[in-house]
Amino acid sequence: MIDAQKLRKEFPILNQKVNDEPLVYLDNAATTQKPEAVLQTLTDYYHQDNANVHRGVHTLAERATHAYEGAREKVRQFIHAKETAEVLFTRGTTTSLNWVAQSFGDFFIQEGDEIVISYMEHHSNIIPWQQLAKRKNAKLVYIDITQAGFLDMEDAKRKITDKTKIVSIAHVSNVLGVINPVAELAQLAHQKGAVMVVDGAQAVPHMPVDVQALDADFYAFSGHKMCGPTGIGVLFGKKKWLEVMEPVEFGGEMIDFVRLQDSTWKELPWKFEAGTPNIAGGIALGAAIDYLSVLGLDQIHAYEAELVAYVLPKLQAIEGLTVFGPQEAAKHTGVIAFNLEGLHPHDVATALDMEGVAVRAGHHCAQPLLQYLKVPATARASFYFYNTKEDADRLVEAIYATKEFFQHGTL
Ligand code: C6P
Repeated sequence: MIDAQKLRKEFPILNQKVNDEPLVYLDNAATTQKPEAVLQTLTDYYHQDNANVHRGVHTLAERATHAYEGAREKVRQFIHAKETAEVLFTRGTTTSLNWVAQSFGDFFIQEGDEIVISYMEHHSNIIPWQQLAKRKNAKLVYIDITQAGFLDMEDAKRKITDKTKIVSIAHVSNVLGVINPVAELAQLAHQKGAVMVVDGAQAVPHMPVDVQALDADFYAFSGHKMCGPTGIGVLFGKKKWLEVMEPVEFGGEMIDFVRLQDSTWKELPWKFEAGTPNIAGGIALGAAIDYLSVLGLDQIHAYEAELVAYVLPKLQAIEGLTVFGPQEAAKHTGVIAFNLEGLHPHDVATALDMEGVAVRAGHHCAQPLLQYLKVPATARASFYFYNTKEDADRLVEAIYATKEFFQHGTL
């Protein structure tokens, strides 16, 4: 069982006042806070082990390499990849998806081919495909969303055709808070000879993920959304693809032999990792994985479901408040986008901040989705395992106070 009250003590940043109120941090979909164990790992690394990896034979270099490659093994176990050769360190989900679009895309996509995404994708899972489609004269096709806020699987069956070469879908939406059936989509893609790319930025931090069970060809996620530092992320790729793909970046670390006119690459996974990597970030991501693994991803998932079951009906009961995505708590993750009638979401978020409650407002890097929903922006509260029912109550109270403020001018 998750004991959020106890766990919060391990997150020093949560223990502060904002605008004279105790902080309620509900912007976890943007980035999560870091526990002492992760912060300590970063400090220890720079205090004791800092050296470049893969190059030196001295003790510090060996320690750094051992810890960095150890973190890769932790990632492998965490997402159930077959081999560490399939685990590439990147800067984050955005870089991971760009690598797939550039490397796999340039190699396999031809004129007239189709790339299938959905209306609920983050810009990082749209723009790399738009650019690829432009380079190759290919077509970008969007799967619809149902009235109830789910990916329209009937439409997916219509749109994934013999022309489809890539299907790329978010495992969990960063706005609608739905979990998409990526295993089923992978099956549809594979039946048509296409590959399945999964944007796992909002899934890996919150639920168990098994890339083999999903049969994903590529799976991307970010360290900073799962208690790790910024600037480190992962691209999982099936070895059969990574082996035939060309690296996207070239330089030190990734080469086997350099001649005057051409060069050869190191074996996987290093052939993709040019230059000095984010060593401290990788090691600290390993520490974050240790931390989450002790809690248990199934426990985290169950606890967040309990929080959503608690807060969603309270939000839905507020007059003039619209929740986006599924209305049933059991179908909604801890990402809850909402609007208050007559108020701009930025005003709502600013007013909530005055009450110490941190939420995000805007288009959440999902402009096509907001156009589809016909709203310019939304507010969004997003929960993690260190949030409590008291946090949920503070959100609800702050929303009532916001309504009061904008109606009568007092908080
Ligand atoms: N979403 C949010 O507030 P990076 O920035 O590379 O770590 O992650 C990009 C990304 C990709 N896919 C999804 C589904 C995401 O939610 C994000 C990041 C943040 O919703 C920042 S825009």
